Amino acid sequence: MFNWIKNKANNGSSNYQDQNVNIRIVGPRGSGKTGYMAALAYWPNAKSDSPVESVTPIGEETSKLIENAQNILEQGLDLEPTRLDSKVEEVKDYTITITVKNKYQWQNGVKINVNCKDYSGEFFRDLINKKGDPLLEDYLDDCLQASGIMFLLDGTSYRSDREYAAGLEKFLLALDQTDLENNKRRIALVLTKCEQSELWINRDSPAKLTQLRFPQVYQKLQNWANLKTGEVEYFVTSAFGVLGTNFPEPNSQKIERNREGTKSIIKNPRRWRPFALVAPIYWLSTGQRNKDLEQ
Ligand SMILES: Nc1nc2c(ncn2[C@@H]2O[C@H](COP(=O)(O)OP(=O)(O)OP(=O)(O)O)[C@@H](O)[C@H]2O)c(=O)[nH]1
Ligand SMILES: [Mg+2]
Repeated sequence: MFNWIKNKANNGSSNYQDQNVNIRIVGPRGSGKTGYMAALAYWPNAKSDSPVESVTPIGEETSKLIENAQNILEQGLDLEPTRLDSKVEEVKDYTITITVKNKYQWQNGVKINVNCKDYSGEFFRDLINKKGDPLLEDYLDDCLQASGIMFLLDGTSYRSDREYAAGLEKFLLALDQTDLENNKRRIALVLTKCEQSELWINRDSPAKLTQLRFPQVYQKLQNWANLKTGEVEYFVTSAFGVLGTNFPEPNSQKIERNREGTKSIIKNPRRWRPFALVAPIYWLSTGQRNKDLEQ
């Protein structure tokens, strides 16, 4: 049985500033969307000094996601691709409450109520290849309801930069057709699988890393941000994390790598500790970066 409520060490922040955020996770096939969501909901082996106080999964769908994480990732097996639901209403809507500790006595902690849909990568592929498809339009309409978009890219899939930029351009065009009431839309570009050394060494500069690896994607996002209808920030994460502290090594084992990225399993599931998963959500909901969540 798993713990429904994982209360981590409480540093005494009893007052919380409440935030609600409605997110869509979008990105190419295999970019790590489901892995991200499952690792976040499960929140294994949290550090006692983590700035995240608790991660509380809510509802049956979220509990199934955790069960999946336990049954698959924790056994050292590979996740199944998410299939494209034939009705957008059927896409699972995960609910999680995250509390982040206050850094200073005089501050409140932050409690974030997250609603999040993990789309199939097929949606992104259709975005590139199809036009005027009713299902695609339904998915886009659903995306427009969200104030926060997490655009996930496998950090090792840089050879597909041009293709991703083409899909992203279409996506941004669709977003621009509607305004959110009293609210700016935020897009978090998140590079995943960053426990791998080639990415890990640059984890302190996510925007620079994105610009280097995905110059066309970066340019599209910057152009969109310059229009001032929304905001963009860049993040690095790993659903799997690293092993050790002084000379960390990736807690992942590659099973396949091609231009679309890397398929892996967790090397040591008992020491599974994801990296920086809450940082993009914190920014999407508060509009402020929290550097402590990026360590
Ligand atoms: N190395 C590494 N591999 C990861 C990580 N997260 C996911 N993966 C692997 O990447 C592959 C794809 O992961 P998924 O999370 O299923 O990708 P997805 O974006 O949900 O894919 P679709 O549902 O097909 O769109 C699998 O082999 C995962 O085990 C990570 O943080 N590090
Ligand atoms: Mg998936």
